[in-house]
Amino acid sequence: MADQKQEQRRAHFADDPAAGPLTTDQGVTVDHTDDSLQAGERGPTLMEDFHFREKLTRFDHERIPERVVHARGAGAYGYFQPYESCAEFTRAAFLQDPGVQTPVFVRFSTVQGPRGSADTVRDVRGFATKFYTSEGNYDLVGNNMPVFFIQDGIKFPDFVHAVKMEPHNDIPTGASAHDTLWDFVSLQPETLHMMMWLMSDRAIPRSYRMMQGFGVHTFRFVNAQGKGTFVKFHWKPKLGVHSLVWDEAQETMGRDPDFNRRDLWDMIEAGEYPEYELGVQLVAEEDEHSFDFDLLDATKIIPEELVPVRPIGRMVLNRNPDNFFAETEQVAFHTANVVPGIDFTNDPLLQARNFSYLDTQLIRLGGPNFPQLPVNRPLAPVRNNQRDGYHQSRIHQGTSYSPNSLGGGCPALAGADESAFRHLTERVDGQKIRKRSPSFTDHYTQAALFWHSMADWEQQHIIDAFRFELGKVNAKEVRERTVGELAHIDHTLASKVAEGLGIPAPEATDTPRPTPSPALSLENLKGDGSIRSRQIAVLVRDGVDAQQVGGLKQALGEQGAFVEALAPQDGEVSGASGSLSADRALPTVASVLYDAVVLPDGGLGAGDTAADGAARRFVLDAYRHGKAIGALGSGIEVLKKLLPDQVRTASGGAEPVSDQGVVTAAANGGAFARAFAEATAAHRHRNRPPARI
Ligand code: HDD
Repeated sequence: MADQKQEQRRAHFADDPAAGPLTTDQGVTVDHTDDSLQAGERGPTLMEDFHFREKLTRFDHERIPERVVHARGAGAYGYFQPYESCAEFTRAAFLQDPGVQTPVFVRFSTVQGPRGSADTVRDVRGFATKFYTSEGNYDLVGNNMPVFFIQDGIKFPDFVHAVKMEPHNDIPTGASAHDTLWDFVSLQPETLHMMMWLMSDRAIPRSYRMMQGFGVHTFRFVNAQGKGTFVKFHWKPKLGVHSLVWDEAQETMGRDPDFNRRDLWDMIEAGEYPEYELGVQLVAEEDEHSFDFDLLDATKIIPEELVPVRPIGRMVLNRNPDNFFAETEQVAFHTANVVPGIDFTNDPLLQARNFSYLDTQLIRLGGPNFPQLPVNRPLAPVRNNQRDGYHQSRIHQGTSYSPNSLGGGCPALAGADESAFRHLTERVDGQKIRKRSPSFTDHYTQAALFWHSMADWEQQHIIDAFRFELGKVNAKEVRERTVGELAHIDHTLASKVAEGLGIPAPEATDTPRPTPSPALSLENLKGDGSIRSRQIAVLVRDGVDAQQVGGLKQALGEQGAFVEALAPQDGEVSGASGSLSADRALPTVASVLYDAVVLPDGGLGAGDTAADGAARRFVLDAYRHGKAIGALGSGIEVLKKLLPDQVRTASGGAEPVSDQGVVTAAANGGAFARAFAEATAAHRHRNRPPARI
């Protein structure tokens, strides 16, 4: 089944441009497209030139409105496969048979910035999956954080207006560090739990391949007997959860604003397919009220220590789209796209979403027929009486009403023995009322849970992020009000943020101190511990030990890393022991685009050319950003000069010395490659002494 979506897509491919000459939209052959039809060589352009008018008109209409949120994204196709049957909990067909692969399309996104904004901004990342199941499309429209800013969707326009660019000057692009967002946050404490996540390193993922995804809401599984079970969805990346550091993220915005998008594309092209495990937290209906928070409140998690995440399947993304606009831009997700066996809860945020997505797509995609677009088209047959509208591309035949006799009563309704979507029968009883449930009012306990579950360095990054963001807020009262709110989470947090802002520490308040949840810390989410797909730079020049570089490339490449020789310019590099080809010219790249760097024997850094200077900056940046650094032979001397206080011990022999991710050895051998791979797999070394720059 995994290939069926590809076959369906292929039927929509445009005519082969190599199969014949250029034509108009009407299929008329064109032999001249560089000059418009004019009355005389210098004369006016003639209205009669239909090719010219068509070409310009089509160009003038190429753009559609970008998404009101999540405008910038990147997508990929792949498949999902369950580990075992989930029939006990859900009748969803795609979760029954471990032998069945269901095609998927996933779109990752940032939230605040417009389509052209940078990838590595501090922001939530969207993680939306469309499963083309045999029973129709199921969309799991999630984020890389398990909670949300608000509890009721009626506040969504307020929140989005606050976080988006300010209305008078359209600033800032792709950033939350501005007055209106923090004004809103300081007045709306339900945002605080999510703000803790947003200020953490979760908001600057190293890669879409290295972040979790969450359905956020509590949904419902429904089994064949009609029994419901509450469910929260989790995506766990096989490579572990890894983040950038803030300084690195900011520099990357300039060096490669497409950093995450490019990474996804390149790795799929290279056959390094992103993989995620789908897990579920299941809660029996009878246990709905057994937590000290409300399952319907999207600002709360169910700590994994209370309800473990049960793995139920895996998803592999193995194909890039052929056309960004047709597929990634026109894909339309909707929380209400559910299949038999998956249902909603009364979470008021979810209920609002179930209205909003279809509504926004009607304007964004120009009418009601967008489900016919190839990327949105289900694999399951579509038979109904919906008709006409803009961009209708199906030719319906026969009657279009129900009941009918003239059309043979078709399409008929599903019989009791057939799999149809049937809403869970649930008793609903209550006063018509506009009021937040009292069970939604604790906004601090889980914010504190997150804070107390962080490692020291994670807490420091959160403090730094609050200082950065609030430091960009002009309104003094907004800064103070926010710090006042933080004091309800943790007094140390609030005091340290206050100190950075130069304002008095708030009064100590009675703050909650929940038992930490280790599952929340990046320290415990390192994945398979491999260096698969890590980008490693080796700084080379004429005279380098080419054999050593070749050996390194092989040893690290065998473990799945991508090793690139960076030289002062492209072309051949003549080494002490043979020659090698530069993979990239140093001026075209930067340290922030790599996970680790090696100074080989005879490599760059020792001399006083511009390239040596650039190489030294490269290594210093890698050091500041906590990345693995390797040095071999004369490379060690370069490193010692650069970081005299930090290279505390260096190896003079073949046995490598590894200290805080700085790995040295006289020569490359298996032991160096192993130690360096280990330092690279650790991703970032957070507790290094600062470099003197
Ligand atoms: Fe939303 C897009 C995720 C709350 C209204 N949302 C959108 C996308 C993702 C999410 C991943 C991008 C889909 C894509 O790639 O095309 N949204 C979430 C999550 C939420 C959430 C995880 C909270 C749990 N959203 C939310 C609320 C509302 C919306 C409360 C409105 C009441 N979201 C939208 C939207 C968007 C959207 C305006 C913009 C483009 C689109 O839908 O197709 O309708």
